[in-house]
Amino acid sequence: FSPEGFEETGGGPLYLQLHRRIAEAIASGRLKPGDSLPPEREMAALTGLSRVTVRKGVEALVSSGQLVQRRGSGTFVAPRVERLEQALSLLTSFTEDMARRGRQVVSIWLARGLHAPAPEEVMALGLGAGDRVARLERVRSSDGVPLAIERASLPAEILPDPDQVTGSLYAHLEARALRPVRAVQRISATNLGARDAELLNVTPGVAGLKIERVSYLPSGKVVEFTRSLYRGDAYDFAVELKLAP
Ligand code: 16G
Repeated sequence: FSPEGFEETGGGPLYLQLHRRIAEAIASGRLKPGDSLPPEREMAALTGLSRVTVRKGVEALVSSGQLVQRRGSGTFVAPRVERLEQALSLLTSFTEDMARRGRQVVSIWLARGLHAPAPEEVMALGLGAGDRVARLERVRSSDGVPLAIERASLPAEILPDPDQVTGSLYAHLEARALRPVRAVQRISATNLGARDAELLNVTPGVAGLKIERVSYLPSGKVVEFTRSLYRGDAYDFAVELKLAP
Protein backbone atom coordinates (compact mmCIF):
# COMPACT_ATOMS: atom_id res chain seq x y z
CA PHE A 1 0.00 0.00 0.00
CA SER A 2 1.33 3.39 -0.97
CA PRO A 3 -0.10 6.86 -1.54
CA GLU A 4 0.85 6.78 -5.23
CA GLY A 5 -1.80 6.43 -7.87
CA PHE A 6 -4.84 7.71 -6.02
CA GLU A 7 -6.47 10.44 -8.06
CA GLU A 8 -8.41 13.10 -6.22
CA THR A 9 -10.12 14.13 -9.44
CA GLY A 10 -11.04 12.06 -12.44
CA GLY A 11 -10.31 8.68 -10.90
CA GLY A 12 -13.78 8.14 -9.41
CA PRO A 13 -14.54 7.93 -5.68
CA LEU A 14 -11.40 7.26 -3.64
CA TYR A 15 -12.87 4.26 -1.84
CA LEU A 16 -13.56 2.62 -5.22
CA GLN A 17 -9.98 3.31 -6.28
CA LEU A 18 -8.80 1.49 -3.16
CA HIS A 19 -11.32 -1.27 -3.83
CA ARG A 20 -9.97 -1.67 -7.36
CA ARG A 21 -6.39 -1.70 -6.17
CA ILE A 22 -7.01 -4.45 -3.61
CA ALA A 23 -9.14 -6.46 -6.05
CA GLU A 24 -6.34 -6.28 -8.61
CA ALA A 25 -3.77 -7.41 -6.03
CA ILE A 26 -5.98 -10.43 -5.26
CA ALA A 27 -6.58 -11.21 -8.94
CA SER A 28 -2.87 -11.02 -9.78
CA GLY A 29 -1.89 -13.19 -6.82
CA ARG A 30 0.12 -10.48 -5.05
CA LEU A 31 -2.37 -10.91 -2.21
CA LYS A 32 -3.09 -14.58 -1.60
CA PRO A 33 -6.01 -16.34 0.10
CA GLY A 34 -5.47 -16.14 3.85
CA ASP A 35 -3.13 -13.10 3.69
CA SER A 36 -4.02 -10.51 6.28
CA LEU A 37 -4.54 -6.82 5.53
CA PRO A 38 -3.06 -4.14 7.74
CA PRO A 39 -5.44 -2.62 10.29
CA GLU A 40 -7.58 0.27 9.03
CA ARG A 41 -5.48 2.86 10.86
CA GLU A 42 -2.30 1.57 9.25
CA MET A 43 -3.84 1.35 5.77
CA ALA A 44 -4.97 4.96 6.11
CA ALA A 45 -1.43 6.02 7.07
CA LEU A 46 0.13 4.01 4.21
CA THR A 47 -2.21 5.31 1.52
CA GLY A 48 -2.87 8.81 2.77
CA LEU A 49 -6.62 8.11 2.57
CA SER A 50 -8.97 8.81 5.43
CA ARG A 51 -10.03 5.97 7.71
CA VAL A 52 -13.62 6.39 6.53
CA THR A 53 -12.51 5.92 2.91
CA VAL A 54 -10.41 2.87 3.81
CA ARG A 55 -13.33 1.38 5.74
CA LYS A 56 -15.72 1.91 2.81
CA GLY A 57 -13.32 0.31 0.34
CA VAL A 58 -12.72 -2.68 2.59
CA GLU A 59 -16.43 -3.07 3.36
CA ALA A 60 -17.21 -3.22 -0.36
CA LEU A 61 -14.72 -6.09 -0.77
CA VAL A 62 -16.13 -7.85 2.28
CA SER A 63 -19.66 -7.73 0.94
CA SER A 64 -18.55 -9.05 -2.44
CA GLY A 65 -16.84 -11.93 -0.61
CA GLN A 66 -13.26 -11.13 -1.65
CA LEU A 67 -12.21 -10.27 1.91
CA VAL A 68 -13.35 -11.77 5.18
CA GLN A 69 -13.41 -10.05 8.53
CA ARG A 70 -13.04 -11.94 11.77
CA ARG A 71 -13.92 -10.14 14.94
CA GLY A 72 -10.82 -9.54 17.02
CA SER A 73 -8.33 -10.86 14.47
CA GLY A 74 -8.64 -8.62 11.43
CA THR A 75 -9.27 -8.68 7.69
CA PHE A 76 -8.06 -11.43 5.37
CA VAL A 77 -8.16 -12.34 1.72
CA ALA A 78 -11.01 -14.85 1.43
CA PRO A 79 -10.11 -18.48 0.76
CA ARG A 80 -10.69 -19.21 -2.89
CA VAL A 81 -13.69 -21.45 -3.32
CA GLU A 82 -14.07 -23.36 -6.47
CA ARG A 83 -17.58 -22.68 -7.76
CA LEU A 84 -19.66 -25.79 -8.26
CA GLU A 85 -22.18 -26.11 -11.03
CA GLN A 86 -25.24 -27.94 -9.84
CA ALA A 87 -27.87 -29.26 -12.24
CA LEU A 88 -31.37 -28.39 -11.14
CA SER A 89 -33.32 -30.97 -13.07
CA LEU A 90 -32.23 -34.14 -11.24
CA LEU A 91 -33.34 -35.33 -7.82
CA THR A 92 -30.00 -36.15 -6.25
CA SER A 93 -28.55 -35.97 -2.76
CA PHE A 94 -25.66 -33.89 -1.52
CA THR A 95 -23.55 -37.01 -1.05
CA GLU A 96 -24.25 -38.20 -4.60
CA ASP A 97 -23.51 -34.78 -6.09
CA MET A 98 -20.13 -34.70 -4.37
CA ALA A 99 -19.32 -38.34 -5.15
CA ARG A 100 -19.91 -37.57 -8.84
CA ARG A 101 -17.24 -34.87 -8.55
CA GLY A 102 -14.90 -37.25 -6.76
CA ARG A 103 -15.25 -35.28 -3.54
CA GLN A 104 -15.72 -36.44 0.02
CA VAL A 105 -18.52 -35.14 2.23
CA VAL A 106 -18.12 -34.24 5.86
CA SER A 107 -21.24 -33.31 7.80
CA ILE A 108 -21.28 -31.62 11.16
CA TRP A 109 -24.46 -32.45 13.03
CA LEU A 110 -26.16 -29.50 14.67
CA ALA A 111 -29.28 -31.40 15.73
CA ARG A 112 -30.95 -34.76 15.18
CA GLY A 113 -34.08 -35.92 16.97
CA LEU A 114 -37.86 -36.29 17.15
CA HIS A 115 -39.99 -33.27 18.01
CA ALA A 116 -43.50 -31.89 18.08
CA PRO A 117 -43.86 -30.21 14.67
CA ALA A 118 -43.88 -26.45 14.06
CA PRO A 119 -46.89 -25.12 12.08
CA GLU A 120 -44.88 -24.86 8.82
CA GLU A 121 -43.79 -28.50 9.19
CA VAL A 122 -47.42 -29.59 9.76
CA MET A 123 -48.36 -27.77 6.54
CA ALA A 124 -45.46 -28.90 4.39
CA LEU A 125 -45.49 -32.53 5.51
CA GLY A 126 -49.27 -32.87 5.73
CA LEU A 127 -49.10 -34.07 9.35
CA GLY A 128 -52.10 -35.01 11.47
CA ALA A 129 -52.81 -34.27 15.13
CA GLY A 130 -50.24 -35.90 17.41
CA ASP A 131 -47.79 -36.73 14.58
CA ARG A 132 -44.13 -36.17 15.37
CA VAL A 133 -41.38 -34.92 13.13
CA ALA A 134 -37.74 -36.02 12.71
CA ARG A 135 -35.33 -33.10 12.36
CA LEU A 136 -31.85 -33.36 10.94
CA GLU A 137 -29.70 -30.27 10.95
CA ARG A 138 -26.25 -30.39 9.38
CA VAL A 139 -23.47 -28.24 8.02
CA ARG A 140 -22.27 -29.96 4.88
CA SER A 141 -18.69 -29.57 3.81
CA SER A 142 -16.63 -30.92 1.01
CA ASP A 143 -12.85 -30.97 0.86
CA GLY A 144 -12.69 -28.85 3.98
CA VAL A 145 -15.00 -26.10 2.69
CA PRO A 146 -18.42 -25.66 4.34
CA LEU A 147 -20.94 -25.29 1.50
CA ALA A 148 -24.43 -25.51 2.93
CA ILE A 149 -26.53 -25.73 6.07
CA GLU A 150 -29.39 -28.18 5.68
CA ARG A 151 -32.37 -28.41 7.98
CA ALA A 152 -34.47 -31.41 7.02
CA SER A 153 -37.82 -32.33 8.54
CA LEU A 154 -39.39 -35.74 7.87
CA PRO A 155 -42.56 -37.30 9.24
CA ALA A 156 -41.60 -39.58 12.16
CA GLU A 157 -43.59 -42.25 10.33
CA ILE A 158 -40.94 -42.14 7.57
CA LEU A 159 -37.95 -41.71 9.88
CA PRO A 160 -38.84 -43.04 13.35
CA ASP A 161 -35.23 -43.27 14.44
CA PRO A 162 -33.29 -40.22 13.18
CA ASP A 163 -30.24 -41.19 15.25
CA GLN A 164 -29.66 -44.01 12.80
CA VAL A 165 -28.89 -41.54 10.02
CA THR A 166 -25.17 -41.04 10.33
CA GLY A 167 -24.23 -40.50 6.68
CA SER A 168 -26.38 -39.90 3.60
CA LEU A 169 -30.07 -39.40 4.36
CA TYR A 170 -31.07 -40.51 0.87
CA ALA A 171 -28.98 -43.70 1.17
CA HIS A 172 -30.70 -44.41 4.49
CA LEU A 173 -34.14 -43.88 2.93
CA GLU A 174 -33.23 -45.91 -0.13
CA ALA A 175 -32.23 -48.89 2.05
CA ARG A 176 -35.74 -48.83 3.46
CA ALA A 177 -37.44 -48.33 0.05
CA LEU A 178 -38.44 -44.78 1.02
CA ARG A 179 -36.31 -42.77 -1.36
CA PRO A 180 -38.20 -39.82 -2.86
CA VAL A 181 -38.82 -39.91 -6.60
CA ARG A 182 -40.07 -36.37 -7.16
CA ALA A 183 -39.46 -33.00 -5.52
CA VAL A 184 -40.48 -29.39 -5.75
CA GLN A 185 -37.67 -26.98 -5.09
CA ARG A 186 -37.80 -23.25 -4.50
CA ILE A 187 -34.72 -21.01 -4.55
CA SER A 188 -34.56 -17.48 -3.23
CA ALA A 189 -31.90 -14.94 -2.34
CA THR A 190 -30.94 -14.22 1.24
CA ASN A 191 -28.26 -12.47 3.25
CA LEU A 192 -26.64 -14.81 5.71
CA GLY A 193 -27.22 -13.92 9.34
CA ALA A 194 -24.45 -13.92 11.94
CA ARG A 195 -24.87 -17.51 13.15
CA ASP A 196 -25.33 -19.08 9.71
CA ALA A 197 -22.41 -17.06 8.33
CA GLU A 198 -20.20 -18.34 11.12
CA LEU A 199 -21.22 -21.93 10.39
CA LEU A 200 -20.38 -21.42 6.72
CA ASN A 201 -17.15 -19.58 7.47
CA VAL A 202 -18.19 -16.43 5.60
CA THR A 203 -18.74 -12.82 6.64
CA PRO A 204 -22.18 -12.04 8.11
CA GLY A 205 -24.47 -10.40 5.58
CA VAL A 206 -22.95 -11.93 2.41
CA ALA A 207 -25.24 -13.41 -0.23
CA GLY A 208 -26.61 -16.88 0.19
CA LEU A 209 -29.23 -19.00 -1.54
CA LYS A 210 -32.15 -20.30 0.43
CA ILE A 211 -33.42 -23.55 -1.03
CA GLU A 212 -36.55 -25.34 0.04
CA ARG A 213 -37.18 -28.85 -1.13
CA VAL A 214 -40.33 -30.89 -0.60
CA SER A 215 -39.88 -34.41 -1.88
CA TYR A 216 -42.38 -37.19 -2.47
CA LEU A 217 -42.74 -40.97 -2.64
CA PRO A 218 -44.40 -42.49 -5.72
CA SER A 219 -47.61 -42.66 -3.66
CA GLY A 220 -47.60 -38.85 -3.31
CA LYS A 221 -46.72 -38.97 0.36
CA VAL A 222 -44.27 -36.25 1.45
CA VAL A 223 -40.85 -37.57 2.51
CA GLU A 224 -38.96 -34.43 3.49
CA PHE A 225 -39.31 -30.69 3.86
CA THR A 226 -35.76 -29.36 3.79
CA ARG A 227 -34.64 -25.78 4.16
CA SER A 228 -31.07 -25.22 3.11
CA LEU A 229 -28.75 -22.25 2.99
CA TYR A 230 -26.11 -22.49 0.30
CA ARG A 231 -23.12 -20.22 0.00
CA GLY A 232 -23.69 -17.73 -2.79
CA ASP A 233 -19.98 -17.66 -3.62
CA ALA A 234 -19.78 -21.41 -4.12
CA TYR A 235 -22.71 -22.44 -6.31
CA ASP A 236 -24.06 -21.96 -9.81
CA PHE A 237 -27.38 -23.65 -10.39
CA ALA A 238 -27.96 -24.61 -13.99
CA VAL A 239 -30.97 -25.94 -15.82
CA GLU A 240 -31.65 -26.79 -19.45
CA LEU A 241 -34.58 -24.98 -21.00
CA LYS A 242 -36.65 -26.22 -23.88
CA LEU A 243 -38.67 -24.19 -26.33
CA ALA A 244 -42.19 -23.63 -25.03
CA PRO A 245 -44.75 -25.60 -27.09
C1 16G B 1 -29.67 -32.38 -0.94
C2 16G B 1 -31.07 -31.83 -0.77
C3 16G B 1 -31.69 -32.14 0.55
C4 16G B 1 -31.51 -33.60 0.91
C5 16G B 1 -30.06 -33.96 0.88
C6 16G B 1 -29.78 -35.39 1.22
C7 16G B 1 -30.85 -29.68 -1.99
C8 16G B 1 -31.09 -28.25 -1.98
N1 16G B 1 -31.16 -30.39 -0.93
O1 16G B 1 -28.73 -31.60 -0.33
O2 16G B 1 -33.07 -31.83 0.46
O3 16G B 1 -32.05 -33.85 2.19
O4 16G B 1 -29.55 -33.70 -0.43
O5 16G B 1 -28.39 -35.57 1.19
O6 16G B 1 -30.39 -30.17 -2.95
P1 16G B 1 -27.64 -36.82 1.77
O7 16G B 1 -28.27 -38.04 1.20
O8 16G B 1 -26.23 -36.62 1.39
O9 16G B 1 -27.84 -36.77 3.29
